[in-house]
Amino acid sequence: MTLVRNTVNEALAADIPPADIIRDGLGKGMDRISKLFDEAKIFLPQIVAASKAMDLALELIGPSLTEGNGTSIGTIVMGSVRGDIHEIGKDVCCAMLKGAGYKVIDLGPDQAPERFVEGARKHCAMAIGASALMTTTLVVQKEIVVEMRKDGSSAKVLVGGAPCCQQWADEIGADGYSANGSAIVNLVRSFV
Ligand code: B12
Repeated sequence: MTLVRNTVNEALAADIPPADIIRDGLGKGMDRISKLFDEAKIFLPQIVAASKAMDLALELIGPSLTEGNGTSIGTIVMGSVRGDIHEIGKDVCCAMLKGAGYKVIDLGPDQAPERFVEGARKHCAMAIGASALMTTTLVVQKEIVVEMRKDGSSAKVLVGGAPCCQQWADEIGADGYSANGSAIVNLVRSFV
């Protein structure tokens, strides 16, 4: 934890843009962690340690991400879908969006479709983003699209997470998909 704290503080002190720290530093680190885990070269304790390091890093970077002149250019409601407690990727997306000047409402993990609908309505969101990291929870993204359309919401529905892809997004009628936190910013910009 001391290492991540010092490294992030050094990067911030060196005026490296927060988005670069996330994308080129922390994000790459998590990609490597995911790969090593998939290859059974590291195990749960190391994953939990990496998750905690990531949480701390994003917390330290948070204040530097507050939107330039305080006025946001739109609100995005983000959450991990029902049954899914994976949060790191969603948190990275939240940080990148905040860094790009959007107001982000983070619903947190394990969120039912209705919570996304309520969130979009309550915050007059321009988009909602549903993160799913497991093949078993991917289907909840479909439910979210259905509930959002039923509600008549004009907010765009974005989907993402490791098992998700453009083909799936098209199949369930989502408005957008991106493979990573940098691309989500361009995706949201494309709707304006
Ligand atoms: C870290 C991790 C955990 C941590 C999560 C900690 C946390 N606070 O998030 C812990 C240890 C808690 C965990 C638990 C579990 N995990 Co896990 N976990 C992972 C791991 C290793 C890395 C995920 C990660 O953080 N990646 C780094 C981030 C930065 O990448 P990302 O999430 O893909 O996000 C990026 C993009 O996908 C995209 N994105 C993400 N969300 C969104 C949303 C939108 C709208 C958009 C546009 C883009 C977008 O942008 C992000 C940033 O670039 C993956 C392995 C893997 N290869 O993904 C397994 C993995 C996802 N876990 C898995 C499993 C099975 C579980 C457990 C069920 C294990 C168990 N048996 O108990 C539980 C889940 C319980 C539950 N109900 O959710 C499986 C899922 C298998 C499957 N295909 O269904 C995986 C793939 C591991 C494996 N190979 O088996 N896990």
